[in-house]
Amino acid sequence: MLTTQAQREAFRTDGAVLVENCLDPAQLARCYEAFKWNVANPGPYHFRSLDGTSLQTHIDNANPVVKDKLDALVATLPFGKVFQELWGSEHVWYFAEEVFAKEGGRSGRGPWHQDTANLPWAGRHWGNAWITFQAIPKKNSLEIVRGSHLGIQYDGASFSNADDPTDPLYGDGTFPRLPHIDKDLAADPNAWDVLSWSVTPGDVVFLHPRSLHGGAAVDAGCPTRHTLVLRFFGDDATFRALPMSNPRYARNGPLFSEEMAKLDEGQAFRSPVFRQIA
Ligand SMILES: O=C(O)CCC(=O)C(=O)O
Repeated sequence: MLTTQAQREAFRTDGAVLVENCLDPAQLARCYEAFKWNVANPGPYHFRSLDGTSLQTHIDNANPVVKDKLDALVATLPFGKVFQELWGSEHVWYFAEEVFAKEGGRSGRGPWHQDTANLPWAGRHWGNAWITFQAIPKKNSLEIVRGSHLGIQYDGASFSNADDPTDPLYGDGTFPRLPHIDKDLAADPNAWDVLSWSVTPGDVVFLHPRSLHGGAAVDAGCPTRHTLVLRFFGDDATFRALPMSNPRYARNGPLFSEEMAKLDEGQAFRSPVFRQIA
């Protein structure tokens, strides 16, 4: 086994777990190569709405130009086996990558969000492998509200309003608006049960993407964070249509939308476009 019983239980109940030394130096180097290429060659889903604000972060998603290379890379990494264990799924498919680059020690915390507000995903078997290439102290790391993958599905964060991280993606009443977690925590550090870990290169944080999560700020002591997120799904993954009120996300979400248009509500999340890795 690549994971312990305690790690499997933590993933299922908390929605996130740290696996130390998950990637060896050669695997990590291939991931960093992919990250650097991706940042140097932004794709059509490069997200720029926070550019020029205090939250400026390079965020890009599912770059189609590099899809074949990343599909091949993922097959050389241990994530098929890790997710089989964490989920208890027989099969594992690779969805796509997302990159986050915070540089210059000035980027504030990324808005708290659930990926399932932006993408048409439901079911237990979803997972993000959060791979960071610098040593990151706990206070600058990824933060997750423990157990929130089993709780309320909130509206998304628009990621377009640096002054209000709860600014909604839809705002049409389908989902409740995001709570202002940072404000709540400033008033009472115990208001939310937040999980995070210091990481060293080779460690991977696995999180269920329905968890409320967000990247903490970088600062003078930790000025740079380069993160490659690889996203996966397994047997219990279904298509769940998104609200129609935001044209960019309507029903199918912005990624692989032609493939998503072929799926019915509640249907198993399967498409030949996603490479099976286990
Ligand atoms: O690394 C970050 O800042 C955010 C990560 C994230 O949103 C994700 O892994 O889905």
